[in-house]
Amino acid sequence: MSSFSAELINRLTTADSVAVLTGAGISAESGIPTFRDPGGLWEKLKPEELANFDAFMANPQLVQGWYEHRRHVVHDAQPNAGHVALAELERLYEDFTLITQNVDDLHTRAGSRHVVELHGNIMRNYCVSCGRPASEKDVSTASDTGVFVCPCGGLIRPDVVWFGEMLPPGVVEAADAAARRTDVFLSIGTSAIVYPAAALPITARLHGAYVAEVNVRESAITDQLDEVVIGPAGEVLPALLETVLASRRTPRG
Ligand code: BV8
Repeated sequence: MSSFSAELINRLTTADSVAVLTGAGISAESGIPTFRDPGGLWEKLKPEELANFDAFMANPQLVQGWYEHRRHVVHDAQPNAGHVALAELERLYEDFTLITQNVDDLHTRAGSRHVVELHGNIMRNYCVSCGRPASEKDVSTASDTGVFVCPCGGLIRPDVVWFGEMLPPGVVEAADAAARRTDVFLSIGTSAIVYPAAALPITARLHGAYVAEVNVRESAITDQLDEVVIGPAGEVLPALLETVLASRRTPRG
């Protein structure tokens, strides 16, 4: 059983604002492979081959097919107890921001309401030529060349942020503002390798937040944080939520 400190519980009990960053690890227990774990998405195919615009233009059928496969995996997946615990934790605070690097929609499906999607969402697609959002039909009927194209003839791409691409306007600012004002910052299920996402827990700490990490192993930034709780998010987060709820019910002498 993973253990978290009394300090973390006290901080979460008395906090006015809480911010959370999630990565692929929180969706692992929903059966969605992570990127850099053994057997992860990047083990078989390199990100530079897939998650960048040049790779897409060089081989749209490969990249579209990879995302189509991932959409099916996400569609068939269910939010796990970690997603649900975060959705319930959100209800305890006036100011709660859930910042996710994930492009699945499991946080929203679990009931989280204030979700900042740093890297977009795989369930949305658009035309690289005219920018029109692509319909379900557009991404299911390939042209005779085997690629999904818009009625205007342009290639259809997933609405996600690829390496070397800017994050959506306003998203980094919203995430950064939450990190700067929060009392407690939880970094959950991320290797903390990809920027600017990985800078957020550090920003929070620099601005006085108590920063704790939930992961099955240490990440690239563990030694810069206040606390690391080693354990699967699907077990740690429900236990954390229960302990905070109990603590909030306890009269403070
Ligand atoms: C940007 C979306 C400004 C699509 C992804 C050179 C040129 C250009 C940019 C750069 C450059 N060098 C560096 C950069 C910046 C670059 C970057 O950070 N690169 C890294 C690799 C060094 N960033 C960018 O390019 C960003 N844009 O900077 O724009 C700019 C523009 C031009 C020029 C300069 C600057 C865009 C980054 C977004 C890339 N898109 N994906 C898609 O998903 O297909 S990245 C991909 O990695 C996912 O989004 C993913 O979310 C993200 C981070 O990975 P994690 O979520 O952490 O997943 P990972 O598998 O790594 O780790 C899982 C963790 O979970 C592990 O720690 C594991 O232990 C843990 N775990 C497992 N099971 C559990 C668990 N934890 C808890 N419970 C469990 N059960």
